[in-house]
Amino acid sequence: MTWRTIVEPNPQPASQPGRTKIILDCDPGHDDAVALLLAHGNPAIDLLAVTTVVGNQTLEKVTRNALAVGTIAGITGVPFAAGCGRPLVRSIETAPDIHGESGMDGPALPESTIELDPRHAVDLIIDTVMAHEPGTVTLVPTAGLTNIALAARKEPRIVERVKEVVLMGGGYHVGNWSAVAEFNIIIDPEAAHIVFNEKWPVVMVGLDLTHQALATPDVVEKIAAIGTKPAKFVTELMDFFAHTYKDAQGFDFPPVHDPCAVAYVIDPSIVSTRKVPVNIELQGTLTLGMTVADFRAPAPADCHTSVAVDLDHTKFWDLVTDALVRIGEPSDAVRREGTALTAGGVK
Ligand code: PIR
Ligand code: CA
Repeated sequence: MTWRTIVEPNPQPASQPGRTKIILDCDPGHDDAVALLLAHGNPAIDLLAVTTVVGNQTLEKVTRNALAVGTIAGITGVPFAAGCGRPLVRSIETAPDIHGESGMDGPALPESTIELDPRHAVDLIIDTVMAHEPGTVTLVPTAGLTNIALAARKEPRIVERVKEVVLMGGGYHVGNWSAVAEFNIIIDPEAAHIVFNEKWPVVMVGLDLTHQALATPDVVEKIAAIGTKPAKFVTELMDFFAHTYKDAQGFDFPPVHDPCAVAYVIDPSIVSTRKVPVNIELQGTLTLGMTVADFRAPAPADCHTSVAVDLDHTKFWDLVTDALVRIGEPSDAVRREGTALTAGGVK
């Protein structure tokens, strides 16, 4: 038998029935980049828009990074728009110790071939939700919640129309920016308070879950073996992320937070959840930005929040590698003896 490298391109028409429509609101960010690649490469996701918000770095930097990732992935026909450049109330806090000065240090970034949508992200979010059938659009925020909170305030009708908000943020047992608060929540706790208190379904994919999504060496090896440009880009991201996560937070392997929210949308069986009330601490001197989850049973009948608990590590990383295999153009593939790539994962 002759070994061949098979990488199928994945042309995706603008809108297909049966796929879950999402808006990704992000601050790339190493793990945001993987979330975007997963959303683009997975056939069950219809990526309607990508919006950016200040977070891991300034708005200008994270927007540039988002466009660069879109360019590497060959994303076309999806609007990208920049949103809020500072939180609602607090001053800007970024995370250069983890994500570097550019917000996505490590790989070389290409010049973007994607033109930024002229709309403000808040308007793009509103326009997109209002343009689709009620109950069909899922918001996937993987950054501070400034844009989402403002969108809910500017056009309150989106709250009823959105199917659910599946966000990376918070944690019911751990923090990463204080003892009890996670970065995406604490950088704009007032915005988080708005988002968690609107009556749309909120799934909190927090640190309890994402600290299970470690980019272990076997995972990185599998991604490297794909051999395409987007896959190589991810291995370079993971290499930088591993070093900063080791130095700044003492992790042996870096947790790749943001794609966990996308994975939940693709296949909820990968992430187990519990329905519990969650609210955001805005007063505490030690606990500002804590996502306070009430695990006392039974949850109230009108409880609209749930928290992610357990991750199926294997299924999660299979989804990511599968998406990367699909994104790769055949011409990108490094043809190697003994490596066969299929959309079912790396064999
Ligand atoms: C990750 C992030 C910020 C700070 C640290 N220490 C680690 C970013 C990630 O992009 C993710 O969305 C979330 N914020 C995890 O806290
Ligand atoms: Ca992020």
